[in-house]
Amino acid sequence: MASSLTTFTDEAKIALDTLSGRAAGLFAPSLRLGVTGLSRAGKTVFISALVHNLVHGGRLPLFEAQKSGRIARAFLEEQPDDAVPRFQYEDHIAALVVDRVWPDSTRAISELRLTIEYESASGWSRMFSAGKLSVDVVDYPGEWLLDLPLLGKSYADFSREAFEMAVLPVRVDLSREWQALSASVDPNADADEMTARRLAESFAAYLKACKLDERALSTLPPGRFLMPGDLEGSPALTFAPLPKLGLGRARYGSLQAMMERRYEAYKTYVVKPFFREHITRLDRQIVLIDALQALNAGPGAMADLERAVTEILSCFRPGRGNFLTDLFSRRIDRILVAATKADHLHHESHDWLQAIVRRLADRAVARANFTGADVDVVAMAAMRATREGTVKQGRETLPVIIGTPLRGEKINGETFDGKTETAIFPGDLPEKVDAVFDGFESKHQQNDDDPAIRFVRFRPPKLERTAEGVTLSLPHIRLDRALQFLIGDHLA
Ligand SMILES: Nc1nc2c(ncn2[C@@H]2O[C@H](COP(=O)(O)OP(=O)(O)OP(=O)(O)O)[C@@H](O)[C@H]2O)c(=O)[nH]1
Ligand SMILES: [Mg+2]
Repeated sequence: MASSLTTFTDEAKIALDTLSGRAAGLFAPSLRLGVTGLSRAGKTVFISALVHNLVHGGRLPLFEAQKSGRIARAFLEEQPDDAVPRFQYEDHIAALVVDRVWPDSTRAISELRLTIEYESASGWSRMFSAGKLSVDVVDYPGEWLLDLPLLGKSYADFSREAFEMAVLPVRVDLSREWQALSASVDPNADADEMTARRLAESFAAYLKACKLDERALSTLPPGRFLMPGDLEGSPALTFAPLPKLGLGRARYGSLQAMMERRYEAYKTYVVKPFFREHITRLDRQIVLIDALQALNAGPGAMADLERAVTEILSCFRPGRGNFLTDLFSRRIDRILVAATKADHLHHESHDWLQAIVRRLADRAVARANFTGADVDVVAMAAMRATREGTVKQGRETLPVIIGTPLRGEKINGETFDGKTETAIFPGDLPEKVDAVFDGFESKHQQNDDDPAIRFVRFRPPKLERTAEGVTLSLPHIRLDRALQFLIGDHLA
């Protein structure tokens, strides 16, 4: 009886899916896992490591189904959506394991289906069938997610907010050129393609400058200006905010009217379809953040990251005030906010990093007034590129991390060659989590010689091989904890 009930709900879910245009995978229960994060947050590495560890039986003690030996096998299958590019798992693994280089940056959505055959933990379910769960992993740029709030904003709102943000201390110097150009145009003048293009390019250049490493800013709609996907150069991307717009309607044929129409086209043809086709079908979501990079860039970047996480969470908030509530065919019930690259810190500091992410997520949950899904946090490294050690300095013994910095990385004037292993002391971290968030309004750190954390990029690790030449599983930090939260309950 219990079993037929579960089957029934699964079928009901699938019926909904089919309605929304999805016919494949009719009878295998599936779970759609969204993986997002701003560019370079670690999405590609996370998905590659997750799949590799499951397919090759990696060390995952905190992932209960694996630990108790209930997973019979995990393998890749054909994905359900023919129109979405496949996540190039094999290429990424080859880059990581064979060449020891990080995979190339990805700029669009992609998908991969991983199927897990398992034995249920409860004898009752076991009697009826062996379990099979298909996990559809969907990788998409977080920048696109930050477009959701645009759906509720008019062109005038969007313009006003863009100019408000542009004068914040962390952004003002980067936005100067674009602001000057904007000030020189008259919104009421006749529409002109070249003016529109110059403004759009200048605006995009400012947004891109905000994303550079040393600034590490996060909240930057419209997302396609940073990640155009296949839309580069199209009119829906050739617009920009205009300053000092009045309340009245734009004159027909004016620059303002043109910009407004294109902004609306962006919402209609870019933002809405993306949400309808991809986001509304997710069951679980992991949001990867590069907290270390933001910490390194100073409180302004932390505040910005917090704002981004707040907006991202608002996208998944069910209920009033969310334009997509009616569209949701499934409801996201678990969201994990994960700080990746924890292997840049000694393990003694992992809890510290997790506390920072906890703090950030709690504030975002409160600010987004978020309910309806469990939100958890983790400090992890999908692929651990370092080992740990200690170094004696005078009387002190310092905890260090040891790895091979990427070629061209610098510390204290030394430039690395990409081959030499080096021990690095990550720096004294502020003991109190509060200290990281304090002084939000203060100017960003100008002092590049003394960043808060000494932070270099390492090459992917050299992997041990057995006598037969088989590569042992990919090392990680707490990837198993992330897995347990994201899919563990579906394998119970
Ligand atoms: N040490 C370490 N570095 C990592 C880890 N994950 C990601 N990185 C670093 O972060 C960079 C970005 O990782 P990706 O997985 O490509 O990030 P992404 O989010 O897919 O980036 P885009 O596709 O450009 O949006 C990598 O090139 C690595 O330098 C990790 O677990 N440990
Ligand atoms: Mg990627």
